[in-house]
Amino acid sequence: MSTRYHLLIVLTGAATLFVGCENGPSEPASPSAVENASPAVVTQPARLASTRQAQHAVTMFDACDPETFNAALGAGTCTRSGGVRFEKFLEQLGLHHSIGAWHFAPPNVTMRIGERLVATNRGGEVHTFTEVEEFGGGIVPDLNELTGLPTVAPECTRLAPGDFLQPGASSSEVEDEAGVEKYQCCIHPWMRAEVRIAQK
Ligand SMILES: [Cu+2]
Repeated sequence: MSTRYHLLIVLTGAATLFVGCENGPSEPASPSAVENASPAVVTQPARLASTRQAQHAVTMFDACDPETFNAALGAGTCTRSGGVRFEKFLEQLGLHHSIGAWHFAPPNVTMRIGERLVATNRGGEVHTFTEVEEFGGGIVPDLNELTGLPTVAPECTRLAPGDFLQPGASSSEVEDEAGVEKYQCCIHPWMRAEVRIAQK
């Protein structure tokens, strides 16, 4: 048995005891609770294997200025510090149909079937990382207009609550089909990434 594997058993045991403690001092972890943890220990090597799976990261950035964004759109809209003032944001968007500080990086990813794509929001606003058949407008008509994208991507009209990624949140999926997949933010539809997935 490797040291690493042994360490996992110790950690899993500790976690079980911790859960037991959360139930209150009147319910100490019973021997049966520890026994029940055994199957989880057996599956640990499989989980270890999955963490070795190749991952490709896309990071979502913005540069919202909390003072002006929160004043215009509501408290809590922007949680970073400093950045582009809201009126400047709208002006730039109207001029250029996009604003570079709001972007997915990298915009192009090449990966293989079975590998994992992880998108993480490192901005100060909520974003989505939504797979679309064709890039299009999002769910905010004013931003669609300024971006020159009047046709809303249908996928953006079918978002679930979990699709809205708060600052710091990630979404992740294992790509299981070869080809090119398009991802966009359904709030800021100029935020885009193209992912090329090759056969294994
Ligand atoms: Cu966005």
